[in-house]
Amino acid sequence: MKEKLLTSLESLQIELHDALKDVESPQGLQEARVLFLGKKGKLTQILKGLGKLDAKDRPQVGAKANEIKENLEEIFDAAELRLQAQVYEQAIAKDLFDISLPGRPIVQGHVHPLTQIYELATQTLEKIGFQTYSGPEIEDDYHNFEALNIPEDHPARDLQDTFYLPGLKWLLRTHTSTVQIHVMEQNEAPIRMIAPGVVYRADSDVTHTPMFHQIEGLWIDQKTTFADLKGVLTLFIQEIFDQKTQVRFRPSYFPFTEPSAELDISCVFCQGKKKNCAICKGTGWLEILGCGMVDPAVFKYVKYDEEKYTGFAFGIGLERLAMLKFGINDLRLFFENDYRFLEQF
Ligand code: 2NM
Repeated sequence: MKEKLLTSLESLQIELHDALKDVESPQGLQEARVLFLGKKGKLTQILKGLGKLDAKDRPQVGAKANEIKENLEEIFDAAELRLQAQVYEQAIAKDLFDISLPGRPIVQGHVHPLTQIYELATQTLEKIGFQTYSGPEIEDDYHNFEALNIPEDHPARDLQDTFYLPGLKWLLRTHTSTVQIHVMEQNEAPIRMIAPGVVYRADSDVTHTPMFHQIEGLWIDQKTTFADLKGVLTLFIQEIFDQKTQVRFRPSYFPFTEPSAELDISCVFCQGKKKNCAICKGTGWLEILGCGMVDPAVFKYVKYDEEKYTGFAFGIGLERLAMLKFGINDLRLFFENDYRFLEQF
């Protein structure tokens, strides 16, 4: 009895192969499925014999039945794929599909223009030898102001410009120079670092958002000079914009650098050729970043030997850099996340 059941289970597979040879339509396949696996199908018929078996033989025959059932299902699935392919081939042969139509485009996302500039600027500076660091967005007065030689009565400390947390002990950093202070506190010179990241100022109009992005850089070594500053920043600008971009350094003032300068670049839109250029206002120059030689007062705060070391530092706004690089005319576009804007980059 047991042997007979096992043999008829085995032969089901061969029977199915034979039966499927002549099946050429999905309907035929469905009929075969009912015939073999249906409620009153061949497999069920065989399994009816299971009840008459000795109890000790039932597990073995049951296991075999499950194995065969799975095999049959696999055979059906393979046959279905084969038939489906045939259906398509026939449709193509009868010209039911126009295979010359272009495919449907895959909708791809875009890297945000600010992220693109962030990556381009950090990668360019890393090639020059700077290491990227990050730090907290919530800082204390010491790291944001005092250690940067920004005096108690400096306008930048004003409650109106800085977001203070309740209690006035903590604040949202107004620049990423705070990260330079942390790095100098924890590392000896020489230092070549950049700190890209988000900063906050209580300022909101057409050209200012309360949250924006910066990269600040710092290079400290023995005998580092203003010539090094000019060389590094000129290289950086010409990598970001164009090798032909001209630069000029204008004297300026920052509490944390002496001397300080603004770096202007030749107008990326008119190259100084248009008297009525809306971007450079006919001056031929665009203000792009602030820089200078680190003030020895800053070295005192971080306990660097100001007789032994000199260094330069710089700060760039990434929104402005992206606007000039991509020709974007409205700062607010960066933060509205309108897909019609984003998909242009
Ligand atoms: C700027 C302009 C000039 C600057 C200075 C420092 C530090 F920490 F070394 F003192 N970090 N960044 C700096 C110097 C930033 O932004 C317009």
